[in-house]
Amino acid sequence: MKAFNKKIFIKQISDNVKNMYRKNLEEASQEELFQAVADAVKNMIMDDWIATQQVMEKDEPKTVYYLSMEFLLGRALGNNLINMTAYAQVKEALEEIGLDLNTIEQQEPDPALGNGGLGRLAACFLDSLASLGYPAYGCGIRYRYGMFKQQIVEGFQVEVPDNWLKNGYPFEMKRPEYCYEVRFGGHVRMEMREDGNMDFIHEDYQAVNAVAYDLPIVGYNNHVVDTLIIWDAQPEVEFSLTSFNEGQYHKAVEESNLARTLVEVLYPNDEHIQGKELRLKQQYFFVSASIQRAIAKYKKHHRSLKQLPKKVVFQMNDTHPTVAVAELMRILIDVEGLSWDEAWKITTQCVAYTNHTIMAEALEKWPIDIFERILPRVYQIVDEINRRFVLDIMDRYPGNEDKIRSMAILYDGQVRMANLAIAAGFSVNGVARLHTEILKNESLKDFYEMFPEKFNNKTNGITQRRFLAHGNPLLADFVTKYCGKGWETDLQKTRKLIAKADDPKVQKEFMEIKRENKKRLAKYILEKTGIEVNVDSIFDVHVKRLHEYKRQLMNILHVMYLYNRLKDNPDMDFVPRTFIFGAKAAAGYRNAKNTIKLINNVADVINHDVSIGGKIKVVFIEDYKVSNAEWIYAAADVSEQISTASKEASGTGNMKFMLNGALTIGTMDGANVEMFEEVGEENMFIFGLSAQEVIGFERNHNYRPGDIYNNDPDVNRVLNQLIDGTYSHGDYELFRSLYNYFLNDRPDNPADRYFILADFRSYIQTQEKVAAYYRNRSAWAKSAIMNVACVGKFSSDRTIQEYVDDIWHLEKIKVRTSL
Ligand code: DL6
Repeated sequence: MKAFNKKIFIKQISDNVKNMYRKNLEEASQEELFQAVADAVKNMIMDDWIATQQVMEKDEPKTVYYLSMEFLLGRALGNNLINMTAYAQVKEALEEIGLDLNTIEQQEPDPALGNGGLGRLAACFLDSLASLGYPAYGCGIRYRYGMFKQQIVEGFQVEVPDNWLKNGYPFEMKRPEYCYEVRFGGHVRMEMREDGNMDFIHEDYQAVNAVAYDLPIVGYNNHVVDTLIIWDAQPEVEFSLTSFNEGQYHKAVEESNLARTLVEVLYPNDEHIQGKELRLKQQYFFVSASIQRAIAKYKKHHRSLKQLPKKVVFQMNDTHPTVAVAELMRILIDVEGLSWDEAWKITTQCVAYTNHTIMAEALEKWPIDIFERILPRVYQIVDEINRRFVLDIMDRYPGNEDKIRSMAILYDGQVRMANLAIAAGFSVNGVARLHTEILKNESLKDFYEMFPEKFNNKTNGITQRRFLAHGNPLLADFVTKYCGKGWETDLQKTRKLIAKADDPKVQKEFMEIKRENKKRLAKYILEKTGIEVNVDSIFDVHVKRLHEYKRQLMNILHVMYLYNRLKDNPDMDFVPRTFIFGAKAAAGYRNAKNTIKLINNVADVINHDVSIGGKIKVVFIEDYKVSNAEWIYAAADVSEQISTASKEASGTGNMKFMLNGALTIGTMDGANVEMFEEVGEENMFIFGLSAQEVIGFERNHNYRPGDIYNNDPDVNRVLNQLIDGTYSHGDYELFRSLYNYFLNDRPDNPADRYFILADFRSYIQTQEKVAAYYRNRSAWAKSAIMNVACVGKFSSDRTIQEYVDDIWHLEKIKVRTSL
């Protein structure tokens, strides 16, 4: 970035307002001012963006293409300014003309091109790649409608379309020069060439054009600006009624419809993927375009494809983009004329796979008939990969049908995308140590036995630039004061706080910052929900996607239990608590949506009960998303990370809370295990079954939640309150399906399959410890500071460096200042 020139910047804003809206500054709305400011900021980024692309063009460094169906970016304006180290200057310049940067930032739509953890991780990774100076492209889809906006109407979730592009998105740039044809349907004709090899001719297909939109990913204070490419779909032929014969006209209409629907909307499901045709088309669409772009870029410098693995690596973010394996093969064979063996050698050195879940229902599988109909040529290639792979399995395990059953790519009428990725990928990684161990020893055991060298762990991380520098400026200043500058790019620097954690003055300072952040959130809660909360109560926060394994239901049952206790004994010694929830549920996920309704109904009863003197408050924050998450993390005292052990691959919210000095109550699951190692048992509250115990119950089918219901009066009482009308205005049926979840045992869906009742007593006891500990202000402050001090490992900079060292093997680029 050129040195910031306040005068020029201010002039540009007023010029922008004039040229874009035919208004002067005083007349412009806040939204128009946002557009004008964002455009001026994009202008500040531009020189570095050009310079970065020039270095990549000239030096041609090896580049990672991070293929992901989801990038949950969150707002860009503030984050870009933080990374340009221009936030304070821009804020001051805006103040000079009577504008408030904070208010302007609030106008930006959250580009919510993702569901949750996986998409947000992809966004953190891009931030770290650019900040560490590595050459990278994110490749995704420009969904017209991102993750739905959530409204709570009478306690129920209502999904509202998120038209994030309505007013135009100032940080994107259309790149019509990057436009690639992607084909669907049709059939494949084989023709013998003169040399005896076959040509595969794809005919009668429908085609759309993938057109690139680039978004800048600004590195922290290093002039590197990487690019996120999001692909839009456009019809290949703009049709006119007169110039086409009937057949062409219909084809043109169909292709135009296909282009429109392809990128219309993000599927709002995570962890449970339905085999919808359109989703497969979306996957192939962005994967094909991204690979075509990578190869076109490579071919500008090379005649032979043999060096491709030295220049390009494709990281496949979960099973969603794993059709990349076959698409790269197709391009190498059909377009570039390589033999199968040459193509396979290159492909298997270029593709790597990250697994983000052990939930079987999230590992994508496609019915073969759908796959073959939509992608006939790609299917032929998958079929051939499978044929050869099954021969390898038989070679290694003669006569062992079980191995084929578990590892074949085509099996039981389905294409198993994870199996394709593992068979072809040179690296397979999990996202936290425990998760990787479960993959190796349980869910992908056979693959691990066959290819131990492919498996590795990359524990997730988060960017401190968004979740501390931007989200919690007060704590950021505190960290700078005691640890010096530099934590923005080296989070281990917060370790200096260890020496300060006992100092009463530092503790007081920390607690004052936390209280300010709680006030900021309390104001937001009041504005959004009308609920007044006590900033001196414990802010106990559970925000993440709603899923049964994440056990929001256990949390709200505990709230019901506490309320029972207070009602029974109004004078009991009680540390006031505000239970804060935020979660979106997939639209068709019944138990998840009922849990949202339950939380809201419990909130309604408890918040209106004057007899408990406001000692418990329950808040459901509508439309939890990246922008309000930043404030929520900053204000939390307690972080709820209570998934059933073995089910949460890693979690990343857990790390964001830790960074903001919240104490975790959690199970030994995902990355909680590694957080525990870093911060120590005195600074974290652990409870519940271990992963091995859960897996043991699942294997032996010997978990009996009904016995707990019958023998534990507290459990019995809260479960009965689900069906006695206490929280449903006398409606006994409203929450019956949640009640049944605990007690209806079916072979395909065992009772309480996420072990809530097994862990409930230990959760209650541990929550009691939390309350008691909170009374000791000094001990609490010390633990909170220790969480910030020990969070270094969980920077996504560390994670990315590990990907670079072990998988991608990239070199840093240097971009000189344009001054
Ligand atoms: O790796 C990022 C994130 C993990 O932290 C979560 O534990 C995991 O649940 C999540 N997985 C998904 C899977 N989505 N699909 N499909 O979001 O990944």
